[in-house]
Amino acid sequence: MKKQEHTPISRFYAEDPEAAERRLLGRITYPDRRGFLKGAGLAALGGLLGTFVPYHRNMPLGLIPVALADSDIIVGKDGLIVLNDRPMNAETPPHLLDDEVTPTSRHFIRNNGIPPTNTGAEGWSLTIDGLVDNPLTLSIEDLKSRFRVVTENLVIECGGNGRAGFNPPASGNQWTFGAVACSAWTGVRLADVLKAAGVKDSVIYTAHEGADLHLSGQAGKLPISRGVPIEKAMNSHNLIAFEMNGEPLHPMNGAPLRLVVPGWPGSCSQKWLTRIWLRDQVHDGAKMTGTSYKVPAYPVAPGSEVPEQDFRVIESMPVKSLITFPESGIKTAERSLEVRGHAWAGDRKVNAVHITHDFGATWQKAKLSRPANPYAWQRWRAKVDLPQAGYYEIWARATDDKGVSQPFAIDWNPKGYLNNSFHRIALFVQ
Ligand SMILES: Nc1nc2c(c(=O)[nH]1)N[C@H]1C(S)=C(S)[C@@H](COP(=O)(O)O)O[C@H]1N2
Ligand SMILES: [Mo]
Repeated sequence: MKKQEHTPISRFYAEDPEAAERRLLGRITYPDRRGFLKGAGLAALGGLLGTFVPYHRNMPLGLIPVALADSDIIVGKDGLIVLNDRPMNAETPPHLLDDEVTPTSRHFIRNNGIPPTNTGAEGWSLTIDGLVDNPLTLSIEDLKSRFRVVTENLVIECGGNGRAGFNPPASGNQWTFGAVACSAWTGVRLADVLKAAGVKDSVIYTAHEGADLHLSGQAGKLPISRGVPIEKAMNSHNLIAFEMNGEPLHPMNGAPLRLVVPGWPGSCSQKWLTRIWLRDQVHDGAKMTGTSYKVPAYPVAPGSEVPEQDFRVIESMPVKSLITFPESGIKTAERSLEVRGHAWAGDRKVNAVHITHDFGATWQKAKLSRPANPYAWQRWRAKVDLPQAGYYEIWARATDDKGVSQPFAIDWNPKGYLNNSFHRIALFVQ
């Protein structure tokens, strides 16, 4: 793999050595200069270097080990598979998504451009303008003091998650299963902020802007700027978020401020958010036009050419599930084992999850939990009894509250969106 151009470790240290060290090593004693690395921090350093550091007590705080200075490690991320490093795109293997609330270190990264270098909260401002009664310019402190602050577990899934399964292949990042996460997001409700600005009757769509740069580096050219119909924007579960999992946002996940518009393609959840502009037409920003985040309005045969005017903007994401335990491919001596995962369904709820261990001949109903809040994923678990040693597959199939299930086959479309076919794992019983 190519080296990252922005050498994140050194950059993070240069910007905020305390935060960098905390993310990398879990050392929280800075600026107390006697804060020796111990316990988890020492183990983290050892893990990164692959060995113990005998003279670790002599290492000044903020010292970047030369061996790591220009490595490919994404600070604060753990176990992600990098699909592309310019722009950075990295997904999480399903077995690392087993937690009910996805840790920040395991939240996938989908960047379309070059993230801003200054991601501090101080001085950040968000503008709400366009067709509003009172345009607003708000600091993050203003958001916190003027609006109710809430925390919700919300699923973000990239519209292209599962693209790797398409045949003929679709161009773009070859996501397998892990461009999805459900972290705990803290922020203010988008609807409250829009109401404070006063939405004019003529508004039909939002337009979102962020501080990242187009890959060309051209000033003023946005890598992505999407929007949603005003009815969706007013849903009370959309957040303007400044924390994930109780901490400031990770720089790759949009620090210091982002939208979280759960249930719709992740691209609606603008990172590094600087502006929300209300419009009386469908927004025509970057990745809103052409065939981006669109699918044909009717089923098409795999590989077919579809005229551009027959594409429709993707709205709610379809029902889907993941098997997060056990890890695919494990060998086990157990004949009776717990299988578990999560299920989610865009704007809908999941009503049932079924699993099969005999390639779909028989299905058993899993135990399904209610979501922590609307738009959180739902935990499911089942006990599977396997009759003898050998190779098995476990497949999972979720059904939403309108009776729609995940399909076995992929509903092919030219850009490779919305693959919600079954997740399958391999099991070798010894
Ligand atoms: N400013 C900005 N916002 C963005 C993007 C981006 O490239 N720039 N990518 C979008 C896409 S396509 C997705 S799937 C989600 C991914 O969020 P994450 O990187 O925090 O997982 O962010 C969205 N918001
Ligand atoms: Mo995405």
